[in-house]
Amino acid sequence: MKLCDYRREGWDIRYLERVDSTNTALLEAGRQGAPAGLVYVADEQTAGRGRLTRRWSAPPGTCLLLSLLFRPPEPFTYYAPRLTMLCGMAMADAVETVSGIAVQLKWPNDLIITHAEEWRKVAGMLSEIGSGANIPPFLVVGIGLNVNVPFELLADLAPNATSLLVEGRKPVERAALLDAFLARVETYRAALWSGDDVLLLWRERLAWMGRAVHIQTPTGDVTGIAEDVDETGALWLRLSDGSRQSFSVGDVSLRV
Ligand code: BT5
Repeated sequence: MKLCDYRREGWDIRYLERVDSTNTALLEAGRQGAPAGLVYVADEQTAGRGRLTRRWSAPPGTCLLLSLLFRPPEPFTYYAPRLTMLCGMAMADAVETVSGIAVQLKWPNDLIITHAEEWRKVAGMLSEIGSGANIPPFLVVGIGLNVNVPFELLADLAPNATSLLVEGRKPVERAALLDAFLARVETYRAALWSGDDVLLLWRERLAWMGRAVHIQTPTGDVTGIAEDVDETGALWLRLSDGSRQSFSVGDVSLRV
C-alpha cells in the first residue's frame, strides 16, 4: 500500500507531500486544539529538526517521517517521557517485525543497528512539549526512520547513518512499518494507561548499559560506565573517581 493511502482506526493520519517539519506543523495544530491521535506523515521535510537546533535530513520519498500528538493525563511529567519511550520501543518492534532487522535503543532517543562494536543510526526521535493559552501542555513525538535510503545517499545524512534498505539489502514498505508501529504504540499505551511502568521495559532495552561510554553534552564531554536511567529518563554514569553523575541531555557513544 502507498503511504499516502494508509489509514488506521483510532488515529487521524494526515499525509503531507511536503512540509517544513512534521513536528513544527503538529505543534501548531496542537496549539489550535487538535485532538490526541492526530498524526502527520510527510514524504519530504524542508526543515526537518533534530534536538538542540540540529537538522534532520531525509531524501524525499525514502523515509518514514512522522509526528504523533498526545494529550497525556496528569501527572504530565510522569506520562510525557514514558510516551516518548514507548514510541521508541514501538518503532524498534515495528522494524524488527516488518524487516527482520534487529535494532537497539540508544539513550536518549535513537534507534541504532550494531555490528560488533560498530553502530549506525537508523532513526532519531524528537519529543517536544506544546503549550497554548488555556490548554494543558501536550506532547508531540516525532520520528525519522531511514527506510529506503540508498547507500550512496547515506553520507549526506550523517557520517554514521544507515537505512533498512542498506542493512537488509531490500526495500521495506513504509505503510507496513507505520501500521506495525501504531499497533505497538496502542499496545504499550494501553499498558501504560493500566499502570504498567513502561520505563522499566525501556531501560531493559537500552544499548550499552554496564559498558564504558562517552557522553558529549552542551557543557562538556564525560566518560564513565553507563549504570542506570532514573524516573525522569536521565542517564547515570559511574565516573573513574567512583562518583555518579546524571545527564538529561547528551550524545552517547561507546568508548573505544
Ligand atoms: C534526532 O536528533 O535524532 C531527532 C530526529 C527527529 C526527526 C523527526 S522527522 C519527523 C519529525 N519532524 C522533525 O522536524 N523532526 C522529527 P539528534 O539526536 O539531535 O540528531 C541529529 C543529528 O543526526 C544531526 O546533527 C545529524 O548528524 C544526524 N542526522 C541527520 N539526519 C539523519 C538521518 N536521516 N539519519 C541519521 N542521522 C541523521
